[in-house]
Amino acid sequence: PHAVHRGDYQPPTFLVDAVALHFELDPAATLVRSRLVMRRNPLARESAGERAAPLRLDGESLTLRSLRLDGEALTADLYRLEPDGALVIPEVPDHFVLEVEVEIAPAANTELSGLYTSGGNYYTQCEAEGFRRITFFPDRPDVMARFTTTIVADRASCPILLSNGNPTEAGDLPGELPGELPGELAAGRHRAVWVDPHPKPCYLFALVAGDLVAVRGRFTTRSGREVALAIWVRRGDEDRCGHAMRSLKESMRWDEEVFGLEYDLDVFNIAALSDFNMGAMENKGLNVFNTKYVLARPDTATDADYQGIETVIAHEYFHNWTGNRVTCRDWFQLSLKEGLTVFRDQEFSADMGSRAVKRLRDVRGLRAAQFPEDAGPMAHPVRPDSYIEIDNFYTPTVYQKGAEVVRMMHTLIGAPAFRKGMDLYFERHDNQAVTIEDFAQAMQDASGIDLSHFKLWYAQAGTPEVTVSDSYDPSTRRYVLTLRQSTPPTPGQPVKRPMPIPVAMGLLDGEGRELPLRLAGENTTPAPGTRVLVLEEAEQRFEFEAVDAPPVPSLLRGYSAPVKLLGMPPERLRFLAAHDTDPFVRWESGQQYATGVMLDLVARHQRDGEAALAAPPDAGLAEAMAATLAGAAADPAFAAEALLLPGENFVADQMPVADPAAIHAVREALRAGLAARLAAPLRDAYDGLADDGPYRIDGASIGRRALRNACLGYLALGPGGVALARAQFDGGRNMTDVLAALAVLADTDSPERTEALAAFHARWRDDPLVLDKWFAIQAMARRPGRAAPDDLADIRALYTHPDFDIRNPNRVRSLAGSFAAGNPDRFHDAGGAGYRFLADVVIALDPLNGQTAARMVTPLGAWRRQAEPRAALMREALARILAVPGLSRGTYEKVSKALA
Ligand code: BAL
Ligand code: ZN
Repeated sequence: PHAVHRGDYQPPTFLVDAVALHFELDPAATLVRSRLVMRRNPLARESAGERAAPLRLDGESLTLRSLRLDGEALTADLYRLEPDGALVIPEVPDHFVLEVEVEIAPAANTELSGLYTSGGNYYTQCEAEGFRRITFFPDRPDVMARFTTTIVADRASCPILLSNGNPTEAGDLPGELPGELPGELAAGRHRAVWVDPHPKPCYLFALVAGDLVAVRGRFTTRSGREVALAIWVRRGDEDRCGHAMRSLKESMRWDEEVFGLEYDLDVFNIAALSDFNMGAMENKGLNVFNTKYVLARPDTATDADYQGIETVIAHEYFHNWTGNRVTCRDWFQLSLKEGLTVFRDQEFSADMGSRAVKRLRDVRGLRAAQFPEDAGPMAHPVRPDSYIEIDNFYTPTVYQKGAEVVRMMHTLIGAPAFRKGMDLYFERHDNQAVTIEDFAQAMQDASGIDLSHFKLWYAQAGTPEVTVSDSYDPSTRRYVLTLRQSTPPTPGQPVKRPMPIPVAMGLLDGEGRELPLRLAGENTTPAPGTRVLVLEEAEQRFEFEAVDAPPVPSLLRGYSAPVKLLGMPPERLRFLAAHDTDPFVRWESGQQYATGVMLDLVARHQRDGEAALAAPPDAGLAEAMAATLAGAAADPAFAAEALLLPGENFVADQMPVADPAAIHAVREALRAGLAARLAAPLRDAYDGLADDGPYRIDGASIGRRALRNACLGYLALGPGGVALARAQFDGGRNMTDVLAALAVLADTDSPERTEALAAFHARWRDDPLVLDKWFAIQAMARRPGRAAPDDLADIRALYTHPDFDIRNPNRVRSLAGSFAAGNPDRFHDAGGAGYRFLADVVIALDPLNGQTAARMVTPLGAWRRQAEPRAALMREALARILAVPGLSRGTYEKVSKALA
């Protein structure tokens, strides 16, 4: 497989002004007729004297039935099919109409890319390069065309026929539609026609057909346009769509209020299915969703599920402007739409609930997924320079770090200028396919702030490290803060340049009060509160005047830049955790302090073995936790977050060479120690939060449940803990509480564990989304005192369970994904059984669904962070995958880069 390079971009040779698609749906043999109105692109480069370039249309797994150019059938000598599936017609005029008929087999499509069937219904997924599996087309985002889609299908099995844009006509009698010949429609078939007035790239095409029911809503835009909303699901799921519909309406309103962006079609359809490679897809006017991000009822979905639905519904809706109206010139620009749209959905969710808790959760997510990527073999800039398989670049770097880069721009230029920049971006680029440069230019022009240096954030991979040192001179009342930055080397980028890093900061006095701030040379009255320093050089001194007391610096407030902050001594972290006015720094300092305690214990455990764990927990940590519990009533959601110790993977990432077994032992010992020390306040908090009212999905209720379940996590380790969890499980008040109790029981070796897992399975065996949770809980379970081979054998047995289905990505993720990411001690079993299991899953899945298989490879790529024998065993698992003949391009890319 060969790599595609960003620098090789050429404008398309041909443009498509309009495309009419006609589908005759059949699971084994669907006919797709297309009529493309095309012309040579005047901007395409053709060297002088050279013959006009041939027409090349992408195609994959298509059976060509017929081909007509300007009405004339093309004989076989006038075109050719390339080995990669593309169709080449050497001689075409400057303007022409091409009519193509192909046959495809949706029911045989296990890749879930292109047109496929799921549960007897038809769905499409075209981003990034799935449209070429539907028909021949210039499958690249900078070819934007107007689409008309006719769908013909069996009325009984496929009563619902959906595509992009607005519905225009429907009928079920032969010759009913204008221009249609009598007899064209076979008996029992019907059809619908959809017209999308907005030009779009083919990756935004969608078709959904089948036996679906709608939950309907209405939305009136601020200019008075009436929009018919519908969420299409399988019969029986109608009572699980209320939260998604509410979230959709809130998203539509928010985008009008915050960004002035209004919806632009008469209908907005969402279709949900359970076989889906991604979370959801923003196809114009017809979003297609993984059921995981649509369906929720209090007894089936957790609070996290509800929040995920709100976020993803918003994300896909927001793409209507950031992605669809203005799209990407090429796939290297993916973060143009994804980073920006994640930033928008984060801001939306922050406005809907607790901004502080949303922020720290997003940061935790960034560190859990993006930091390891930035430190591993697949490290790439937010705007990558090359790829073998673009599907591999739908990454935390492009999405989450991309959102952080947009957030830093927002911080640097300020909210009003950012809004002006967005307005300017749409004014300049509506209906265009553009680049990240174009976005940054709009922000620069709107704000008058030079962003040329800042754009390095798009080009350099790796997580910058910022080191702090400071000094205070009471005689001059001067405080000097020195910040240094460096970014580690990443594949292909051995040397990094300093980048502008916005550091939102404040200074606190010994009582935790904000000190007034004035930098030397400024002519202003010192003002207390947060200000933003910009660290642009490798090292910079910031000198503050008129500082009355030795201050404690509070840095990176709100996590103003995606960097690692080093050099904060433990006593300052404790102080900030207790006193800072910024909730992010309070949480962060507590987590950093706990991380230091854990790293220290890991080092002692490596030296002294189990004896290192016998001591009582660090007093500072215990006091901080006690203080958190004592003040929890003020903000239960925040307290729940602060009570959680940093995860095992996070701690491992702070070590030059990880030690998964020691980290697990240390974390569990610390949890048990804290549980014993804080048993009474934990139990008081748990009992005090008991909630007998109806289930509510507001921020306050979610926060109370989160805190109560955080307490349960500790209480379960003490006397009576199993019974407490069992009672909560049996109480069965809602899925959040049931699942929290089940997770606790799954980590025990008790009859209650067996009984609860069996009861859960019996109740939910026919409910795929809930059954996914059953698989995930067991995949992440780690029972104390149990031998690793026994735990691993149980997890492996789930793979042959009758309810396991390797063709369903959700199920694969719930077993293999949860295991590799959520059970570090067992995944990194020193005998290598965890690695072998993951490799077996990848090898079995790759021929069916290369995209999902490639995603599963990631945890094996981190072998450089492990000591022997683990590193060698991980490489062995990778090498075994690489040796499989006919590996998909995506899996090949992930594995070969991991071994390079
Ligand atoms: N565009 C792929 C799914 C998403 O990011 O919305
Ligand atoms: Zn997106």
